[in-house]
Formats: sequence, structure tokens, C-alpha cells
Amino acid sequence: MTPDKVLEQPARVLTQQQREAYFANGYVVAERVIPEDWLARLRDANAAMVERSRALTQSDGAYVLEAGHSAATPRLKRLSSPVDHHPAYWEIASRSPIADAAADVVGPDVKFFHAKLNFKWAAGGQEFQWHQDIQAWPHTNYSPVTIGLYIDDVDAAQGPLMCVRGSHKGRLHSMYDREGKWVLRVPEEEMAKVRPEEIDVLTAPAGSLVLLHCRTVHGSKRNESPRGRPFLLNVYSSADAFAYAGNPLPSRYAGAIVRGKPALWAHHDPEPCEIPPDWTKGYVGPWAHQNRQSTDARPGGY
Ligand SMILES: O=C(O)CCC(=O)C(=O)O
Repeated sequence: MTPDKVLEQPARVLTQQQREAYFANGYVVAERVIPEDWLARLRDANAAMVERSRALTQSDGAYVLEAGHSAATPRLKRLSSPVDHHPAYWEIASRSPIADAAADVVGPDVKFFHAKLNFKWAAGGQEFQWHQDIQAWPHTNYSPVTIGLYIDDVDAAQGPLMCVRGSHKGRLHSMYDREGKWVLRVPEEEMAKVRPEEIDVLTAPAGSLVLLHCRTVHGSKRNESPRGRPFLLNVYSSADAFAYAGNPLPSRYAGAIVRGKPALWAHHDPEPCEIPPDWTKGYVGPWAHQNRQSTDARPGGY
């Protein structure tokens, strides 16, 4: 569906102005959409998941540990695929206004792709360098949207999401470096062309949604504050978009239709997309790629 056709459908959660801003800018913040009872459930689920992480001494398929993690003082970067680890996460991904917000920007038939919970731990939670997402998980069209939920208030010191306005309408940058290694970052010389006034820092109160188009250049800074920044991210697409490379965060719910009906025909956008490494051989998360130095030669590897 083109943005014009999507906008003709009745809005469910977002205002028409917010939907238009999403298509114009490549992102939009909808403040205080998720009510406190949902947030309380998620905080409990987060606490339970952090509790389980105490037993770990290294990252595994579910948890990505932050430097300094220990049983006494857990420090987490990410819980991958939270929907597979605690029922609260799938309930919110499928039954809450988050899935309705997805319908507001992809059309009435909505498919779930994957989810992650980025903790950005207090006092040093790591940055995300500037990147675009769709090259990591190409689809037959560019409908995919990531919907982030700020579970707590997020201010500028906590490393909120930052976006380059209108960048979803620009080119797709290669997420490989000159030696052919996957680094998941926009080359510095390209970012040098972006003027500071084109960057929005998306601070918002707890319960706010950040809708991020799959082509938008985005990143976030280190968390310099004494407060964590738990950010629950669910990715959806129109039902007629089909991923044609491995899912980096596979889930038993991948492909589930959360609103409307499944598609009988795939919709193909004519613009090609870069192909990522083969995630079925393993996925290590953006930090590992982004920190890789060009002397670390594993051509074409992940
Ligand atoms: O958590 C963040 O600040 C950024 C998330 C992100 O860009 C990603 O997970 O790809």
C-alpha cells in the first residue's frame, strides 16, 4: 500500500497528523499511548528477566551482556526476542495499541517480524552508531516499521533514539565497510553531510511510542545517566511484505498476523536492497559489528 492509501484508512491510535509526520520524516513520537497498567506489567517482566540473567557469565542466544555484568550487579545490553521468553511481551506486541499503531502506518493487515528489548544500562549503556535497519533484514517492500516503547521516562542523558529527518527518502547506504565486513553503520563521510538541524533527539515520557521507518538513519548515544533506558522494540510490516534473508532475531511468532488477514500475493518494491550476512550461521548484535576494527578480517562474515 502506498502512504496515500494507508492514510485513507481510518486511524486507530495515532492522529492523522502523526501518521503524516511518520511518512514525511521517517519517524514519529506518539506520547503516552501505553497506559500505566501495561507499563507495570512490563517492568515486572523486565525485572524477572534481569533476575534470570544473574546466572550468566557470558552472552547467549537470549541475553547480550554489558561489560561488568555479574550475578551481584547485572548489566544487560539486550534481551533478544523477549516475546519468546515471557508472556507479557507477546501480549503487548499482539494485543496492545502497539499493533494498532503499526496498522496506522502499514495498513490494516499487519505481520509481526521480530522483537528486542534494549536495556541501555545506567552509567555507560553502549551507543548505537548511525545505521539503517532494512539492510539487516530485507523485505520485498519497504513497509516495515519498528515501534519502540519507552517503558520509563527518557531524557537526553539516557541515550534516547536519534533520527535523521527525511533520511528514509534518501539512499540506502552500504552496511559493509570497504573491506567487505558487515559493520552496520553509515560511513562517516556520509554522516558528515548531515546538518545538526536535520537530527531529532527523541526524548519522551514513559508509555510513549517511537515509530521508526525501516530506511531511516538512526542511532543513540551512550547512557551517561544513573537511570537505565529500557526500550522495547517490535518490528512489523504489511502482511504482503516478505523477508527474503534470514531473520537475525528468529521467533516462534515471526510471521504472525496481528491485525487483519494474511496476504495471498507478495508486494514487491522495485528498489533493490543490500543483502546481509547469513544470520542462520549466528547473529551477534549491532555492537559487535560496529566496534569491529578494519584490521579484524573476516571478509563477508558477520
Ligand atoms: O536502542 C537504541 O537506542 C537503538 C536501537 C537500534 O537502533 C537497533 O536495535 O537497531
